[in-house]
Amino acid sequence: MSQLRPLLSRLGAQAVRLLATRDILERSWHSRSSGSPAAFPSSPGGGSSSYMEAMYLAWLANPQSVHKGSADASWAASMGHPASPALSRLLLASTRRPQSWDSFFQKASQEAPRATPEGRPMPSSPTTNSKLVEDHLAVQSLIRAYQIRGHHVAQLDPLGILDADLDSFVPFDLITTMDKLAFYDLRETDLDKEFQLPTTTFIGGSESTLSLREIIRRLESTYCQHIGLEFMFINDVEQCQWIRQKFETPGVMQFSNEEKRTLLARLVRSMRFEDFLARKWSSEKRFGLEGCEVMIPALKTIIDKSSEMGIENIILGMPHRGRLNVLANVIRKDLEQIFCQFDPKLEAADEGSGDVKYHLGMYHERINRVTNRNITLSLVANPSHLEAVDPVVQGKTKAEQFYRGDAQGRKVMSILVHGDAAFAGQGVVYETFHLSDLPSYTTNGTVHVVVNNQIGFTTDPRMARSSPYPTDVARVVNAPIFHVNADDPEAVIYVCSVAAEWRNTFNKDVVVDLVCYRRRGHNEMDEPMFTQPLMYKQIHRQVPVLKKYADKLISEGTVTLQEFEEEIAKYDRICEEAYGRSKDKKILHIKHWLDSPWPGFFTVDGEPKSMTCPPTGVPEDVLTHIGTVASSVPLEDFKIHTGLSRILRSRAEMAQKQTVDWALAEYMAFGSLLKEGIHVRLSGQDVERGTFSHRHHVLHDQEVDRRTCVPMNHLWPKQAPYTVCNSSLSEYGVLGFELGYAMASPNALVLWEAQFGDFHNTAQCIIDQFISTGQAKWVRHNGIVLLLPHGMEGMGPEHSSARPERFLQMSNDDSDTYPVFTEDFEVSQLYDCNWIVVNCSTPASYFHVLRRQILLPFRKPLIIFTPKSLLRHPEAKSSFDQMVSGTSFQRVIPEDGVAVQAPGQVRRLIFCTGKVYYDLVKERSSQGLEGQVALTRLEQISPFPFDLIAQEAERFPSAELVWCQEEHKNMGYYDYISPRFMTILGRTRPIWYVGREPAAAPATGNRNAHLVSLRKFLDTAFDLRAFEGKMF
Ligand SMILES: Cc1ncc(C[n+]2csc(CCOP(=O)(O)OP(=O)(O)O)c2C)c(N)n1
Ligand SMILES: [Mg+2]
Repeated sequence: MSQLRPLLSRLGAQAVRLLATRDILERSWHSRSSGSPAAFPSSPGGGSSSYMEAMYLAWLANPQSVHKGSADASWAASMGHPASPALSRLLLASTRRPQSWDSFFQKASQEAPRATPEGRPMPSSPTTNSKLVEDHLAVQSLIRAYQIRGHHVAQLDPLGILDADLDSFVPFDLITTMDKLAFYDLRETDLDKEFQLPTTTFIGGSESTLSLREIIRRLESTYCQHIGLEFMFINDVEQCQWIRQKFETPGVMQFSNEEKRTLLARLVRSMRFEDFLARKWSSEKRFGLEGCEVMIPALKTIIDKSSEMGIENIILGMPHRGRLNVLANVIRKDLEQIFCQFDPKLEAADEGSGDVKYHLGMYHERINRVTNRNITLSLVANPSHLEAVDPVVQGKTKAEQFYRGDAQGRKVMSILVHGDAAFAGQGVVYETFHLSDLPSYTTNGTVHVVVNNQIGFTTDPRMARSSPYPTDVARVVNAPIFHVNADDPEAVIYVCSVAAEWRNTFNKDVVVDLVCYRRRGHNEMDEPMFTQPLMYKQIHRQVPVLKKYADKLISEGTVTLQEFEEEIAKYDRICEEAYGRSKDKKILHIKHWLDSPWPGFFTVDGEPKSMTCPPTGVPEDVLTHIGTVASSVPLEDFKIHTGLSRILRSRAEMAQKQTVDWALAEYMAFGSLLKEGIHVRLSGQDVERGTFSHRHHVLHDQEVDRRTCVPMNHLWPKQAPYTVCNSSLSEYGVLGFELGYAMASPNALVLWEAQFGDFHNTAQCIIDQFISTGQAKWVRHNGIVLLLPHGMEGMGPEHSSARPERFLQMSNDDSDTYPVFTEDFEVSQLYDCNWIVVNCSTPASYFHVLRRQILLPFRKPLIIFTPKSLLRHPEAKSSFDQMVSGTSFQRVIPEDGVAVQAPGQVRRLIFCTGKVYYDLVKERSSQGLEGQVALTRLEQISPFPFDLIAQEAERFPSAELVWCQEEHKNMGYYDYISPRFMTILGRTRPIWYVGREPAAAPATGNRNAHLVSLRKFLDTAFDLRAFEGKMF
């Protein structure tokens, strides 16, 4: 033993050097590389080495240097090796199998009889042992190098001209040529030496030792062929081991003849579908899949495999490329329904403006032919805006999981398909990844498939991204990334099957990167040779994958040429017959393309069951009960903050006096809906407490870490669940998510609150492309509610305006048409609009509009500009009387004060909306003008309450009409209300503007300037001569 020490301390330095080199290499994951690895001819193993001894020596030098994993696998084999006497003593002393080398050697050392003082000399020389240990460590490093960096030299590009990682650098620790062995201090003569394999590799299969030559050959075939694996950045050892086992185990990628024939048949469908469209409509845009036909069998494999593991519902999101093919061959939309869309004379049967064929969604329940189980597939409709659908799909998936009680995602999952340029370039991809592991947003893993055709429109990836791969964004959530050459269908299928298994084993995201090419231009009309001449010369030479694979199967005897040709003819016939039928279709029913049907909510024709809305008030005892719970702590021994106790006490007092402030009104609205079985979900930044510290829907025990209580979930024994969740700091991702959540069912109130209304503009795409236009494009209703804190309160250019003008500009009610006031005008007007925009001035108003959202017989997005200072304004309170049964939302709150007693005396009628009302009331009172100036509030701005505004104007016939707003003239509501007033008034009376002057920024950054401008417009509002002699 004593003689071993000096040797090992010497050896230790070398071992440490090797290990250190390995660590440095691991950290340099992003080095870009490629190249063709040299071939290592396989030969039977040569000499044998004592791995056990080497491990022991290394352990003596540094216990950390031997791996911690189980030593069981190599134990039996090691026992056959000759060991030094010192080691033999240890081995004999050890009666049990080792759990890890470290614990094993520790135990063995304790149990071993001490060596005699004189000791017996080691049979092997220090130099031999040193080399032995060094070589084993080197081989371990080498294995690890392949696991980490093998993908850099994998042959991923079917064109053979590009580097998938954008770099031709070849990592110097991969043995692509013989001279690389020197990096590890190994020589060619070591190639036939046998090495014990560490537990961190599975290349040995049932063998625990392999020759170095075979080790390199197997590593190369796992990591450097048509599959490139990126996973070693994952922190979880079990997950790394799982992946290593799936890919390294010899013989894992073997397919039965049946599987090969299925794969071929799927490729036939994929390819012949595109061919068929190209033949029939050669000059039509369809964003064909040519060059990545393998995506169809890829998706089908993920679906089959997931179905096999119990998944019953899959929600898909994808962009333009290959979408028609997916509809036809994955979702199984009737072919004639797809083909008839190419007919320009096709008329739409549904209202709305419709959308292009490669944006429409679809929902289909069917039997999965491989597993014989039921499966529901839906493809979510999406706009052109790339990747915008990602969070929407996640939200819908989450909701479907929620309604099924599938908290673990065992029944419902999502698949997202991406383009390479969009995946790398669009920030919402990152925002969506960051939702993937948050408790209230996780969908328990998504399988991402990237159609990496190595181009985005006309832009080369070198100009489109700074990361080696387009998929690097997925690394932020430790998702494994499987790159695969799309011209190797079997490799693709294997990778997809592992990806599905990964998702269903670990409930985490995974990425399949299909490295492919784009046979044509960006669309079928585009000339790619303008910009990518050399790439396209190669593409023109490229043999289609179907031919390559068919040739392979024919040559190996799996199918005959005749069978292959029959398969093609069969599918071509299916297409031709469907084409024949499609010509009879004259009408397009967009309703047949719904991605989220709501069974039972509409009539069978998809119409609302009525055009009425019941009163939105609730019985007094319900309000009282909610008031009690909202001001209490339903859990025993739960210590809340003293400040919060005060808040709850004041809530209790309010409830006793039968009044509510904003927060309590919201409680009443949510609580009463929950009682009626309506699920409520409120999401956004800091919504649990409320940005303005007014809500407090989640109570935190001040003494027990992470002990919380949501009183809203303690209201009634059989109430629906309430979810309130602070979101990640994302607007685009989270609003998209909630929109998707709201898509799944009409029987839920889903609200997204912006921290301040200003910030909604980073989610503008969701607002423009989905919320404002969704129904018109996709006949899909959505009742999402946006709460947008808004108000000019001297807080500066931001934190002030939710930009009401933008929402109003996108409202589709006609400013110039005086509507017919039918009995159901109030509700039918809501039905006809694209969204509802309100600015409530009282808590009761807010309460009613939230409840109306659910009591309406259809769903419309609701935009609410919510208050900040009004949350605590002593006047901004409502009484139970305004909320009890029989009461309803008032679209307009008319003047009901002194002015009403003598309407003929009223000289000015000021219309306004929201918070400015309180400033106007105060000013009117301070000037004593109650009899001369009437104030009328618009609670609902859009659709415009033509009927009620007309009534108000008539009530005060001799009054001057004024629109007063606190926003600047080119903002706020003026541009929206002005032409509508003109329509009502027939241009006989003007509507004068009072408010802040036009400006570029929504608010001043100077508090004094803010107050001055407030003073100025209040003065004008009550200056009864302000408009004297002015023309309109
Ligand atoms: C947000 C957004 N910006 C720009 C476009 C215009 N556009 C449509 S497809 C495309 C290229 C997409 O490239 P990639 O993601 O690689 O998909 P591919 O077309 O190559 O399949 C671009 C820039 C768009 N649709 N959406
Ligand atoms: Mg692309």
